[in-house]
Amino acid sequence: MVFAVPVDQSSLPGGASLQVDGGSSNAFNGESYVSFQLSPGAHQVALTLPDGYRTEESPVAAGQVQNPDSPYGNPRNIVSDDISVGISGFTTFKLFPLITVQGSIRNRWSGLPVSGARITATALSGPLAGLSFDQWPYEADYATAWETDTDGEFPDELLLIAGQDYQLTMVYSNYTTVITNIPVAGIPPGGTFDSGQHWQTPLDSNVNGIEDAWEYENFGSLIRSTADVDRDGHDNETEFRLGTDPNSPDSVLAFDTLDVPGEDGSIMLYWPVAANRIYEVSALTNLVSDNWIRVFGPWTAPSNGIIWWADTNAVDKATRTYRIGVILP
Ligand SMILES: [Ca+2]
Ligand SMILES: [Ca+2]
Ligand SMILES: [Ca+2]
Repeated sequence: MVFAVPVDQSSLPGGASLQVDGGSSNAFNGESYVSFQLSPGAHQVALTLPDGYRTEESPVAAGQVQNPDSPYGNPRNIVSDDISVGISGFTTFKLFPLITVQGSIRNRWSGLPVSGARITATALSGPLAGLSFDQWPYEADYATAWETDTDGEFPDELLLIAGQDYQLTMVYSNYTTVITNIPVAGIPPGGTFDSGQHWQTPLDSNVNGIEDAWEYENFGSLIRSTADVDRDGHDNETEFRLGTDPNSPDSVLAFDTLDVPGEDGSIMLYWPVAANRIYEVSALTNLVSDNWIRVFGPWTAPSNGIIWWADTNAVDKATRTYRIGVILP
């Protein structure tokens, strides 16, 4: 006899069946068990799971679902004794009906992804109410805690037991904690919920408009926002906003070079960029009478470096003026 029991005590949906020794499948027919006759000796049972379900993982060793000799294996080797001496050949599969939760976290001030933020989900209703989950597999010693990746995205295996709403708590040192409820009770196993973009505000204990973590990273202490330590013409707060190095006069947001390749050529602009910052270039032809018009962007830099952009519409090159800027949230 084989049991397959959803962890939330919900009834087993259609699509669950069990195969014994590679033979025909035995459907559960909505029950949590299926029974069959076994000859004494070794056998193998294989559970076909309904969509969105996973079987329990071992709490101490990874990959045991793939190991048929493990009590967590699927398929799983079992031994049946002579039934004249008692009932034998029992095994149980604990099932998890799961949904996937997506989302991402960004810095409220800079718009940059927040990577390494810890995510915890607490069930708000149903038999799991009050229980918190912060890794997959839930109870496993070897599991990695849920954290945002370098793009600020939730991890792939942010899996929650279907059937109830949850509260998400997002924690990152030197940032305010974000708490939000996600209405996912109606999403069936196998479904996905995108919780969207969350914003974490940096801590600013000295109220100087610069996040403390940036001050400690660059100066080892909290600093004055109006100081221009590297004397590049941009104060510390401006360097923080633009993603430049406040200790390097070579790191400053400005056009590096302007190139006019030929008589009819376009104007090529070069400037340094910092990863994940959003840039725009504006231009005008007459400084007195024209308004600035965005001619490039918004464009997100994939990495640190120098980029170039060619203005192919520079009608009056001689008096064309450009301005580079970073777009903040
Ligand atoms: Ca500060
Ligand atoms: Ca500076
Ligand atoms: Ca600088």
